[in-house]
Amino acid sequence: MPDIAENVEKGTIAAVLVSEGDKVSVDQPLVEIETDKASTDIPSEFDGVVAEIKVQEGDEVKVHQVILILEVEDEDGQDEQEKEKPAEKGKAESHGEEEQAEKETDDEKKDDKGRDNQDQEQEEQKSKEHSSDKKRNLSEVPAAPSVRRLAREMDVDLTRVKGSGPGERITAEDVKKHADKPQQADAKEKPGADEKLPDFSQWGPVSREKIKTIRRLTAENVLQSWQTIPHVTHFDEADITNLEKFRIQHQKKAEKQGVKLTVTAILLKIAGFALQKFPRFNASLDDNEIVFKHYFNVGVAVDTPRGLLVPVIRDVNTKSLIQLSVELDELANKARERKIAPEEMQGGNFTISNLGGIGGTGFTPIVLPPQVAILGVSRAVYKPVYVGDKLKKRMIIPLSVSYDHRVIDGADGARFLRWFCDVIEDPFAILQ
Ligand code: CAO
Repeated sequence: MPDIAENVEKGTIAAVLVSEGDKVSVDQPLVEIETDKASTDIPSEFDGVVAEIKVQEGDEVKVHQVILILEVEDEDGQDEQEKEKPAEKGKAESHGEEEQAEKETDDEKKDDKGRDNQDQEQEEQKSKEHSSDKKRNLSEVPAAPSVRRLAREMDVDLTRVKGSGPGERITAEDVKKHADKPQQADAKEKPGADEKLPDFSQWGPVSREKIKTIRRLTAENVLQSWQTIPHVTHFDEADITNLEKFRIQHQKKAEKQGVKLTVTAILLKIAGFALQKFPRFNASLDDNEIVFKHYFNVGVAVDTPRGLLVPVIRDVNTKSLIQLSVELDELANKARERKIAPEEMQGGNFTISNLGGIGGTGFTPIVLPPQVAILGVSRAVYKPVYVGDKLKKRMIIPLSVSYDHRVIDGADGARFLRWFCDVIEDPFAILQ
């Protein structure tokens, strides 16, 4: 299992694409791996014959673990004995690294200095760019390559370690200390970790299905969110009759540009304005500080056969309705077709979850940390509504907003959603 990306350390075999005895050529996909919210093919690095497959669908594999053994021919056309590919190369490299890691004690910094300095500069640059955002990605954590290796070996998540070195740089000692701590929080995060189930078969037939990576990650994330964020969900509804007329009128124009103008795209556009007007909904909480972001990236929950994925549309405030429709369509398709990259699902400040295409009169979405708010959209339907003294047929869309009550007060929640509804009812309200 090669290194796929900086912060990906393991994955699940989603499909084995070859059989023992198969001839394979360079770049031919061998297995499909589901990793941190994305799936990717692992291609062969050589022409050869599959000698042995060491994994099966559903297995969890770690980076550098052997996936399969490939018999390849060397440059003279002679069979090399069971060369292990692609994972064995990784393994050999990893052994080299281990030896080096051992050598790298006192003089490690000298050995690694060029690379390390470069690394440090890049990391410092990154940490300057995100100076107010301490909940970093693994790649943004200041630590030397040898410390990263040690953390990988000891199964320590560097994003949770506080560095004691200059500029909060994480040392090998910090990693060791963290590894010694009882990992209560981690144990708690595992859904159902300490629940013992009864034997259901005593009451009737049962079957089991392995939970795929994405569903497991979603389960872990929503559990963590539910346990750590004090959620409040606020409901409101908007008269979307006029906006729906506008949408249908402009549908033809959009179709000419090869795209469907959807309710979600319109809500994305409104969210761009709403997040500027209500900066706390675009923020994150960092201990005693609120991190306000001055860019406006919005995630959209997409229902896929593999589970919930949330691609992020960047800088929604700068894009036209048509651009937003195109991007939403592209990203939702990529998510459904397993082609979405992890980075296309990162960096969101706020999320829209539209279940209206399916149905429902209201729901309480769960905030995606480190975000602090999420908009839930239910099904717009025609209802009899009093307009002045007259009962009229109007299309009403139910909306909800769940928010982190540590950052957002009830009145803020009510104001935010009411403003959103006002703009749906009369886009002129944006100017107010
Ligand atoms: N009310 C009424 N109808 C709605 C609607 C709403 N709120 N939202 C969408 N629709 C309609 C659309 O108009 C469309 O109708 P037509 O086929 O007649 O044109 C149909 O439902 C399907 O919409 P769509 O899916 O093509 O387009 P969309 O932009 O509205 O939605 C997306 C895109 C990605 C949000 C959606 O496909 C999806 O995956 N939704 C599920 C999200 C989810 O799982 N959320 C739960 C996450 S946990 O919080």
